[in-house]
Amino acid sequence: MFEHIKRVPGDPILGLIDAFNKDTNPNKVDLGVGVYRDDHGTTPIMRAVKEAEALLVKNETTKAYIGSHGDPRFGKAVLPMVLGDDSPVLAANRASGTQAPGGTGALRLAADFIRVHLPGKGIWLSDPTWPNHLGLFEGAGLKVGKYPYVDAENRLDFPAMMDAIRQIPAGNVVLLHACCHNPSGFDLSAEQWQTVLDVVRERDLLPLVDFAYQGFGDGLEEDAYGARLLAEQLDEVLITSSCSKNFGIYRERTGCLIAVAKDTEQMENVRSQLAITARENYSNPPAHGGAIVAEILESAELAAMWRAELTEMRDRINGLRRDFVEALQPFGLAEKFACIAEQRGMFSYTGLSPEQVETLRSEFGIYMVKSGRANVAGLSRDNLAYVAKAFAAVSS
Ligand code: PLP
Ligand code: TYF
Repeated sequence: MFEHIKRVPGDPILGLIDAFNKDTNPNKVDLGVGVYRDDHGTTPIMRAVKEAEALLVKNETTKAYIGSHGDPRFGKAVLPMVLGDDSPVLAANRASGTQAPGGTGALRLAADFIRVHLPGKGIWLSDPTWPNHLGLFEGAGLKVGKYPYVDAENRLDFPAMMDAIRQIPAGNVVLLHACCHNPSGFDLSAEQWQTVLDVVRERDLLPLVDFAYQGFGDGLEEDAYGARLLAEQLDEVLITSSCSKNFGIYRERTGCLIAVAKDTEQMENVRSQLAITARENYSNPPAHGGAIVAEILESAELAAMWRAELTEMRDRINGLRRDFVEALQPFGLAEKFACIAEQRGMFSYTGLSPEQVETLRSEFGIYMVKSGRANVAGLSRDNLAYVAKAFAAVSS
C-alpha cells in the first residue's frame, strides 16, 4: 500500500534549526527560523505569561471541552486587541472570533471556509510570502495566484502589486500581511493601505489579512492600522490573528479567525458555519494558550506587564536594525543594506543571493533562509560586529 510513497525534504526553514544545532562552529549565529530571541540568543517565556500560568494552575476547575469557537473569554479579549477597544465593527456586533490552533490553524479554517462557501474562488498571495501559505491553501483545494511584492532591487514594488491586484477577478480572495511582512519586512504605509482599500472595494475582492506579528512592528495599535481600516470600511473581511509571537507562546498553538460580516445576522450565519469547519478539522482548539491570553488581557496589571515586555522586544529588534546598518558603515555597506533599518518585524530581506547565504553558513556559521531572509532578532550585542564583517566578506 505504501510502496509508491516517496520521501520528501522537510520544511527548509524548520530544517535550519537542526542544521544550526549540529554545527560545532563556536561563533555560529542563528538568523533562521522566526522566533524572537533575547540578547543571549534564547527565547524566554514572558513574565506575564508565567504569572498567568500560575494563576491558571491555581484557579482552573475543569478540562472539559471548550467548544468549537474556543474559550469565549479568549474571543472577548482578542477581538478588541485586533480591531481596537472602541472599534465601530465591535460596536455594530459584526465580528466573530473563532479560536484556532495557532495562526496556521486560523488560516486553514479560512481556507476551508472559502472552499466550501465561496466555491470556485481562488486566493492571491504576495510573491514572496511565508512558504507555508502556498501548501496550506493548495492543500485546502484552493487555486492560488500571486501578486508581486518585492522588486529586483529589493524594494517594495507597490505599483506592481496594485497592478496585479487590479487584475484579480471579482469575488476572489487576496491575502495581505497586516504588518511585519514575512519574509521581506516591507510594510505598507497608511496611504498605501488606503489604495488597497479602494482597489479591493472597486474590484469586489475579499481580503484575508494575516496578522501574525501584532506589536512587533511599530506598536500594537500602529500595526493594526491596515486590518482595522479594511474591517471598518468593508462589509466583509477575514483576519487571522496569531498569539504565537506577541505572547511568545509558539508551541501552545493559539490563534483566532476573525470573520467580519455586513451585519450581526450575516456574522452569526458565518459563525455557525465556522463551528462546523472547526469541528470537522479538530473539534475543539487547544485551551491552554487561549486561557493564558485571556488571563493576561483581562487583568490590567498583567496586561500592562505584557505590553511593556512586548515593547522591550520590539525596541530591541528595531534597535538592532539601526545598529547593524551602523556596523556595516566601516565596510562602506551602510547604504547597500539601509533597507534593514527601514523594514519592520522579525525579518529582513537582505538582498543576499542563495550563494552568499550558503557562504555565510559554510564559512561563518551564520544561518539564514536561502531567499536571503534574516531573523534580525538573532543578532545581539555580541555577534553584531561578527555578522557585519561576514556580510562584508560575502559582499566584496
Ligand atoms: N502567518 C505568517 C506570516 C507567519 O510568519 C506565521 C509564523 O509562523 C504564521 C502565519 C503562523 O503562526 P502560528 O505559529 O501562530 O501558526
Ligand atoms: O517564517 C518563520 O520562520 C516562522 C516560523 O513551516 C515557521 O513563521 C516557519 C516555517 C513553518 C512554520 C513556522
